[in-house]
Amino acid sequence: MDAATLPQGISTIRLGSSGSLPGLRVKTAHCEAVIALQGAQILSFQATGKENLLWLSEKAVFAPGKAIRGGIPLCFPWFGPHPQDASKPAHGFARNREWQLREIIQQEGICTLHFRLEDDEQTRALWPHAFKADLAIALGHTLALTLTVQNRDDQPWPLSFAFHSYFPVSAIRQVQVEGLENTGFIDQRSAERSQHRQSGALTFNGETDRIYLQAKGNYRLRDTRNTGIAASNCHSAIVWNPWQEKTSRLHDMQPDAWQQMLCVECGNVESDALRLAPGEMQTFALELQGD
Ligand code: TA6
Repeated sequence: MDAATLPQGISTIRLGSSGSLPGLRVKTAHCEAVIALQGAQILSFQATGKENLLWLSEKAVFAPGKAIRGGIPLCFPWFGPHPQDASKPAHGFARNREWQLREIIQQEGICTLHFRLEDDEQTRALWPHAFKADLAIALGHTLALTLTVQNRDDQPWPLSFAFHSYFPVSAIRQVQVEGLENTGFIDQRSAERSQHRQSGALTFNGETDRIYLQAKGNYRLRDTRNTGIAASNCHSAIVWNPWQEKTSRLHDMQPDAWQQMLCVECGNVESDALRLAPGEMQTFALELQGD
């Protein structure tokens, strides 16, 4: 699709101080949103009369091939460091590549934008597999993402991924995450990646980097404004706050920004990771709603 064919309420914008990345601004009767074509990454979603559902770093970098700190980056086709080659980009390459905007459907007050990423020489140099990834972003009273992935290879391939959602919070020490009770998790902060089980709601009093496995898929971020998180076919939940010391080492975050953000990510990672057979298609969904 090109700018000339964009429906009413949708405009092309340039992102970053030097306008180095293309994006879209979407205004509907129910919400406003900003999406970067790089990564098909939604950066901002505000339902009419409500606060922004997503957090975006004030120091986010908008440069081709560089991860944007905030919104919902898609970690694909691997989560975290590459399993065999640490020189490859963390969290895969999908968030660093421009996706093709294929279609925009406006129906019953919901505007759905369809993006696609397929393998090419660049992706195959990083991950030697043929694939098609379609991401539908539905903007209405809620924000819904649907990722459909197909193995277009003649061999099975492994897949781990996550919707790496960044949420704004009033003050991280006041926040609770419900829905993870009694779920096992890996503590990524520990060198031995120790295993634990969540007792009660998750609260925050230090750096937190936890991978919950066989998680339920429905979570609530309790704060001055609550956020409902509903995921389907996503069996892992990753919860991350870098806290003060790690934030001081992140060039794309204000030093005190850790106090007002939290990542609750939904996907399939570690022992929840998948293996798609040739031709196999899998669909994963996430719906977010602010009170
Ligand atoms: O949120 C889980 C995590 O893997 C953390 O360990 C941290 O690295 C975070 O992702 C951010 O990763 P990024 O590559 O976007 O800086």
